[in-house]
Amino acid sequence: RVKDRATGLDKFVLREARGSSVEVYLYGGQVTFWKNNFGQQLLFVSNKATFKPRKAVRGGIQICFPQLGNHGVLEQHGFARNRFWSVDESPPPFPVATSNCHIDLILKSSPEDLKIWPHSYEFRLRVALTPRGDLILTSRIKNISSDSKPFQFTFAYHTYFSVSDISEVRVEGLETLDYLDNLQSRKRFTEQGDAVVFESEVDKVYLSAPPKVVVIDHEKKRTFVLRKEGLPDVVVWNPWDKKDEEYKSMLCVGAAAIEKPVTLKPGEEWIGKQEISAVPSSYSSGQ
Ligand code: TA6
Repeated sequence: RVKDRATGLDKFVLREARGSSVEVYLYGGQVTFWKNNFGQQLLFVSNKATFKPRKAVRGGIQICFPQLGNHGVLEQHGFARNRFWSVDESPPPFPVATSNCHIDLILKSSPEDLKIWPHSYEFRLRVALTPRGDLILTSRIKNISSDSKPFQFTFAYHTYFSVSDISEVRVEGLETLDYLDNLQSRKRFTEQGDAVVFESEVDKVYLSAPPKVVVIDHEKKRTFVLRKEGLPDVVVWNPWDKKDEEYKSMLCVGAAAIEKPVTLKPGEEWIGKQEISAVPSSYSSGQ
């Protein structure tokens, strides 16, 4: 655990023997830095990102809970990304495989948040780094209400990948799927292309996507492989903001549960996992 000199906020740094590393802030439970075994930062963080609680940090991997976007009564993308998480010293055993190099964080319903979202929950987040430098995020959300009421939430790992030039990037694995287009009042369409490419603003939620999606960055000769469990949908976003050149070097692609909110009865726990790796682009998406 270290205090970041520039931001003054507490963060954890995980390092694997072969050189990969990850930085995760208690603020937002947000991963802001991920370097693989070849020593490159693989996530995008905006030059203008402010690390000033309660503003969201623009970049890295934002935990969007209990609401994605502004479709609901809460602030944009829910409050989890704007809260201080704690270290979870003794998490219950993990039912899914992760890695020995990890940190466990927890966020619980606070009296203040119960006023805006009246549901008692425990949200456990494990951030894990594998020996070959893959990054695994596992979320476990439990309804700990003492009454008999279920609650519902939507969720996303809003993941900002660092890319060389958005015009040279394609996303494979989403072709032929239905999607909701946030730029067209969330209307439903079917993807027609053989890959998703970027020529203007894109803000879509692909529905019931397969467990693996790849982001191919031709110029950097790098492919991100995203694997997901428990999260049916995939968010794809690039703002294509002409006033600000930053959009060229970022692409958000993240595992999510949006179309059908998750329902949890008291005592029930939900698990959602996203694993990302970065491999040289000779890699074929069939592997
Ligand atoms: O997932 C895409 C999206 O919901 C967009 O509509 C866009 O607003 C983006 O997330 C970023 O939101 P933020 O609140 O972090 O600026």
